[in-house]
Amino acid sequence: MNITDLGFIKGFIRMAADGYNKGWHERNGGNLTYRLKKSEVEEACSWFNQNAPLIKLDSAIPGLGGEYFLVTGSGKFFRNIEQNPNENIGICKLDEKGANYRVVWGLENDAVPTSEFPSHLMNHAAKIRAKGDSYRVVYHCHTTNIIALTFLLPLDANVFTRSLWEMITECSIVFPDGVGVMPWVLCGGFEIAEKSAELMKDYDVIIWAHHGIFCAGEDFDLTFGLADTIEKAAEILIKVLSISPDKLQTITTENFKELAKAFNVTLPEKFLN
Ligand code: 2HA
Ligand code: ZN
Repeated sequence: MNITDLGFIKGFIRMAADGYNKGWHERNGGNLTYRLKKSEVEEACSWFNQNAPLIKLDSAIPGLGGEYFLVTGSGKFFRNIEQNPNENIGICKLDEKGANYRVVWGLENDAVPTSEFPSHLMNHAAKIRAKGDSYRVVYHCHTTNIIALTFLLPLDANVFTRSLWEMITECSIVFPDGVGVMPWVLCGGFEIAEKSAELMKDYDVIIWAHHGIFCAGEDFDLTFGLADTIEKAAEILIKVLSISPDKLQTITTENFKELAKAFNVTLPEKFLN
């Protein structure tokens, strides 16, 4: 038995491979983090080095003290994760203040967590504040058609949400809260982390203009499924727009209200005008 045979690590590696195979992780594009459950820490801890050096975070993330995260490495390629997990992913433990961390497993040969680690941590914390303990996955990917749309549509949550909802009947049920949209912001820094965390209070998905998707979910299936659904809707929209800017018919506001009632979801009023 190896640590990489544990269910949560296998799930993480499978999601990374699926994202790569979708074409969302060219070169070192994208990053993924998973907040371990207590039971997963217990099953994995015999492989941990609790004496690894402490590394300081740029700013402390209160609310995450003592948490363990499985993370992709900075500069690492999703393409290589399945073949060589030990060098491309790792588990980090935050100290009690949420101000420092240790790499307790993986990221071998001096690798470090993803450049978006501060973004991921701030967004895990935002989700815990908004939804409690259930959200565990934060995922960033370079989805082709969503990125293309950020050159064509106004960078507005209302426009993106309605345009994507209209592309597949199930969309409004899969992401009833809609999608947040951010203008172009420098990647890897505090600003993108902070702006994303602000939007994460209301949305599970944020579109980073000319960059990709940043999303959160309760497990690997739901988070990958969310990115997959949104990117598929974007692909259909790109096909529609490529043929004609004018739709002959679409899913209407009345239809969305019917869907909400039938599937027992609440669709925010701001997206139903
Ligand atoms: O990890 O995609 O946004 C590389 C990136 C940064
Ligand atoms: Zn990126």
